[in-house]
Amino acid sequence: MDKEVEPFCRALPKVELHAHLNGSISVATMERLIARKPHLNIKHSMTAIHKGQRRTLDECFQVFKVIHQLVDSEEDLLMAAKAVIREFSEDGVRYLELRSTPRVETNTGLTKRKYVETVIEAIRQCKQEDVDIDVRFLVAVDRRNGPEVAMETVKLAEDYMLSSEGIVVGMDLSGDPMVGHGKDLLPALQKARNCGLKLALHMSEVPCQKEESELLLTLPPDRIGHGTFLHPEVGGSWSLVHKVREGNIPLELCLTSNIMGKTVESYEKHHFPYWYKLGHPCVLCTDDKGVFSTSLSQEYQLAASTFGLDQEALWILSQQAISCSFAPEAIKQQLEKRWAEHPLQLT
Ligand code: 6MZ
Repeated sequence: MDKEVEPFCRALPKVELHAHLNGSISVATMERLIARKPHLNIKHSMTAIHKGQRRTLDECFQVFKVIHQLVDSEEDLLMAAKAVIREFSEDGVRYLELRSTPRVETNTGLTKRKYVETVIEAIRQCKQEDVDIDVRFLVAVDRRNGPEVAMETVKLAEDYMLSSEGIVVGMDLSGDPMVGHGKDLLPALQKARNCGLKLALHMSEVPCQKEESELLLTLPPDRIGHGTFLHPEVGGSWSLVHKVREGNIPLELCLTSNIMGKTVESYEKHHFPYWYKLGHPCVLCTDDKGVFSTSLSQEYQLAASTFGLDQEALWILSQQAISCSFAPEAIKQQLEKRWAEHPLQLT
């Protein structure tokens, strides 16, 4: 636990909507994984970026490759997913949408189906063990892998949406934004939408994605990840802003990730206030709490200290995130009730 985070942010009930499973693994879990595979000779410094350090986005993607070597079996995945869920709960997160890219690992016999089933199993086990958090799963498409894999992943997600009793609720489009083009993935995303999967798409994470974002907005997505370069001041356009506002499409904003991955120069220059001042739905998220050495409480605190948000504003931000989630209506109502009855509730 981070001692610098104020008790209010820690105690605040929170909703996490943008968390990549393998980017969210803590130091403690990483040490266990490293100890299981000494032959890989992986040092902890290779799996996380520590406070005050910065890397290019490209270097961040190298870190994920290292982590994937450490999490390559059902056993590793179950352990890592359960630990991540517990840690979010300990940080006061009461509703979590975890996203992850199904992988094949021939060495250990891991298949994409087993991958999805193991994440679902981790979510079920945490529930049985009474971990205080409601968790849903977004199956991720890595843009690097092209249209055929994307279509396969949609079929997989559809199957599990129908058989996981509401755990699989949607899909994520992520991966290195410099690789591949959204236009090739549109048919798969359209199919996902048509079969009832919700879409959380990384968009305009880097400057050169204007045309792609225009295209993806035609779907339209249910939420946007990052959206760093949507507005005209940073090379986006009014048309993009207009479409996002018109559709009232919530933005998942990850302050520390954007600073550490060098897509945003400083906390002060982050696009959070641009959208927040417009009254647009903004949800603070961690992205990769392990890789970027953060927590959701810390992200709330950073937003407060950088943009002058008081406790009431933080409360409203966390509460409004409920309606941006992909949870079924009944769960949203339960969460609203929990928030309303929370001891921190300001009158
Ligand atoms: C785009 C990202 C990301 O799926 O193995 N991922 N994609 N932008 C980012 N900003 C920093 N952070 C993580 O988790 C790791 C994967 O999530 C995506 C990448 O595809 C990465 O390989 P999973 O659980």
